[in-house]
Amino acid sequence: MIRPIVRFGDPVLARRAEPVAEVTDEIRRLIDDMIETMYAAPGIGLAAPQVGVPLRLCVIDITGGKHGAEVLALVNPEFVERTGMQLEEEGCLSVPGHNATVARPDRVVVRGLNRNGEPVTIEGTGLLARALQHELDHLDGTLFVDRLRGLRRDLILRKIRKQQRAGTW
Ligand code: K1U
Ligand code: ZN
Repeated sequence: MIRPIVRFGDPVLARRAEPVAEVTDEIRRLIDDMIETMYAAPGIGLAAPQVGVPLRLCVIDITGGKHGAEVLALVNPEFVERTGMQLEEEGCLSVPGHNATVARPDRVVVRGLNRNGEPVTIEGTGLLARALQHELDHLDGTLFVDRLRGLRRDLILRKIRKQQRAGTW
């Protein structure tokens, strides 16, 4: 089932999500809905708070659903390592129509549980590292705009407020 994606301004996007106590069939159904929602958007990642569920869970497929690609589902993910630096543009399905260049580490190692509740460790560089950091940020109530400073941040926030006032957000 495709779920609605909440937008900047919804309080669920600004709070720290709660750990998943156990990977149950209900959690696996949520994961399946999130994968369907991510591909439909389309996007390369999605965190549970973006569908209004304040749990520490995300899905990622940096191919955007290319044939044979494996989608990552991570429950209670946490960073083990973060090294290097990359400067690339990114967007967010909860901040549609607004992109910005964000500095982030270029290589990360993340550990968590998979959809079967088994421990997994994922190493990512480049776009995968960026997607992992973007999704883990969502679990801590942080959006890419929170990582911007000065004029670039003000400009995006001003445009969103204008869209909110016009009822187009
Ligand atoms: O969490 C999200 O809001 C999803 C977001 C993830 C992300 C984007 C860019 C860099 C890191 C993480 C998106 O998927 S935005 C859409 C997007 O990037 C995309 C959509 C279709 C094809 C390719 C990329
Ligand atoms: Zn996002």
